[in-house]
Amino acid sequence: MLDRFAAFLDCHAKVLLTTHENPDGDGVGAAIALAAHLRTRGKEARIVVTPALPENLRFLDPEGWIEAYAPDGAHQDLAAWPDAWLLIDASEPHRMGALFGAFEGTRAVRACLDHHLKDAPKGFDEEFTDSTASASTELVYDLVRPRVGGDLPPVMAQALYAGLVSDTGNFRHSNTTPKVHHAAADLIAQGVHPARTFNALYQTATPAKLKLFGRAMGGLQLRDGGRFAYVSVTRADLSACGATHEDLDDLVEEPRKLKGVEVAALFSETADGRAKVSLRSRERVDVNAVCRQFGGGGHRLASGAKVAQPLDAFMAQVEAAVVLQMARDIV
Ligand SMILES: [Mn+2]
Repeated sequence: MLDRFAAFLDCHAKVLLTTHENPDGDGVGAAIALAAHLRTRGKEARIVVTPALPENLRFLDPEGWIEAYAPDGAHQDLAAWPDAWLLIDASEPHRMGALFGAFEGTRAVRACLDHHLKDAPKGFDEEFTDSTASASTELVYDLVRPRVGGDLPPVMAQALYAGLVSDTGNFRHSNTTPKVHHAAADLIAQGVHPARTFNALYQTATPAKLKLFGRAMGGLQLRDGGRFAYVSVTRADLSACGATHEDLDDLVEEPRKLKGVEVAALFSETADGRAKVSLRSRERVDVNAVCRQFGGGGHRLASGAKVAQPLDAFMAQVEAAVVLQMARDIV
């Protein structure tokens, strides 16, 4: 797959790199590392994200390469710019959010690079997917490492390491493989600082975020004898705490800490009033199967879905589906 991906990159001079909306450390890290690689090979590479680069990922972009999508401003003609448009860390075009319209209108070759579990991607001319990879940054690492003689440029090494940290939960989740540790060791040997990376990525809470966590945990719910635990956050909760949707990041990890929990959920209202769920499974329950019933997906142990429904009704449906899935998967 990577040889095919390398050949694909070789064919194009102007490559637009995008990731799913609300970009995470893996998508951003993979985009920056790939942009650095393409630029050293004499190609033009741009990275456009939507809605913006999260505050805690700014340290990955010291040169200011990342552009926040401005459809009515700088990016009116974005669709006309690239020869190739690559979606990173997702394999469904609609996950690009606001960028989707421009993606549909482009005459560039459209491709995706992803490690999520999916049916065959639709809506792309080329697809590069490997669900055995722990992270999109692992795929980019595998691409660039043998092709760069000597040490990687510091920006690239830092971006790759941060992506591996992001998607493995700092090397704690079930996708933490020997291969990921080898890659991380190589990047540390090249000068990446693990503690600085961890601090920059994670130790960035605001008082508003911690207040929101407290408010959400105050409403902790347990079902099915404590095997399913969830919290929920409405837009009113966010404004009561002065918090933003970015502050919901990692909240789902809190109910997952409970002894005896098999599945943890965070329910929330999106900015446009839809209902969203993030599901995390400890080990046995396939939460990807649950999220697919609601048009979402992700990984077997970490998945999500969004629907145009009131939050309460959605919570009841997801709860029923989780309980059924637990009955199936826990024997
Ligand atoms: Mn990823």
